[in-house]
Amino acid sequence: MKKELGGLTVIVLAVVLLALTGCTGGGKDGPPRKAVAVLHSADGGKVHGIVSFMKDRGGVRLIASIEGLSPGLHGFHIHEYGDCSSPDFNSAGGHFNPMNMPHGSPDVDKRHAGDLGNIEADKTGLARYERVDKLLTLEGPQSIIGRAVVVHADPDDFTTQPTGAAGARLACGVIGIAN
Ligand SMILES: [Cu+2]
Ligand SMILES: [Zn+2]
Repeated sequence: MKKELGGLTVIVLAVVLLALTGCTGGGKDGPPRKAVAVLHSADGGKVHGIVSFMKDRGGVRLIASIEGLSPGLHGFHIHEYGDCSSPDFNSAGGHFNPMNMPHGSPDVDKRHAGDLGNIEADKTGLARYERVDKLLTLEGPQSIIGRAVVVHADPDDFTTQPTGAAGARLACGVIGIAN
């Protein structure tokens, strides 16, 4: 009887250890160094694209390529919730703002962490964007992983609170850990 209990204890411990090591997120490599968001439109819209995030000495390097846009500027933000399920993408909540700051330009210190400014589409509808952002992080309580990237119909004016008056949400993608 004692032996059987001992064997059971070993099995239980092994299962617990497996569960623990399987739940550390970064696995054997530690905290995530890369993340990705794949953006899609709702209801047959044609805006789509990909945003990649890489840990960088200056913060996080973000590279975006979005297509299907109207030419010109479009507000570009990280929103609070990684939920792109509602057709208007309001399920993604407001701008990601862990420091409780006002909305602003990406080039000022007092801004939502999620304020990435505007992307500019050329006449073919393609927008490319690259930025190293010192407010973004892929780890800890202010990590952007599990949040959402949203592209808007209108330009972000950097002053209207708390949205930048960027209008409708055209495309949305959840930020996940990348390889
Ligand atoms: Cu937004
Ligand atoms: Zn904002």
